[in-house]
Amino acid sequence: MLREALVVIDVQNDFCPGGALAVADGDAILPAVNALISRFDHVALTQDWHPAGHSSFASSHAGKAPFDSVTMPYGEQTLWPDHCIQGTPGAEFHPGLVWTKAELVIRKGYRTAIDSYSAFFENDHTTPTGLAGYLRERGIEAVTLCGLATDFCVAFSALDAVAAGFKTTVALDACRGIDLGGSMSAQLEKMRQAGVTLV
Ligand code: VGL
Ligand code: ZN
Repeated sequence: MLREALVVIDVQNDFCPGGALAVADGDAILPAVNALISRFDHVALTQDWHPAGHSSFASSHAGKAPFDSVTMPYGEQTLWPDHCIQGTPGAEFHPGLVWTKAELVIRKGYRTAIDSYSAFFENDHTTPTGLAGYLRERGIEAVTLCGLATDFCVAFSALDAVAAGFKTTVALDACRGIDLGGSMSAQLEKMRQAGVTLV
């Protein structure tokens, strides 16, 4: 039997209704996410964890507004409202997330100059977070992903997981997306093409 892990992406206050970068209905996934957590033997969480003044914040770029984009040394970067600032309530896991069972929390986006959507790599697609090594060292061969947001952090994580050789599934009923300029359908198609199982 394949050894499997669940990776729960960014179920944090700022991505839920009332938060700084609220995903529509983000908190509606909690029952489905918690049901997955109870089913899996191995659970890891990610936590978007930015220093104040992070380069992915529109407020760090004169004349730019949230959801504009800029060219960074590592490529195109969408700009966001200030969100998930280290140590703030917005960066905490949603109070309805039953996270106590998690074996690992991967924090990402903690370096000012570079964003990190994926649980596996920063947005330069070369700096690893260490998650692939952790999973491999523990003998995990298959990962299921859920969380927020489907078309950003979940999709980037799923594409990196499948590229790293993990059998990869995304549990769509336990995800919600931002859908910026058609990003939802584009990312779903990209995941399908890459061999990610969408359920
Ligand atoms: C995310 C935008 C900025 C996400 C994180 O979790 O999908 N999106 N930071
Ligand atoms: Zn972020």
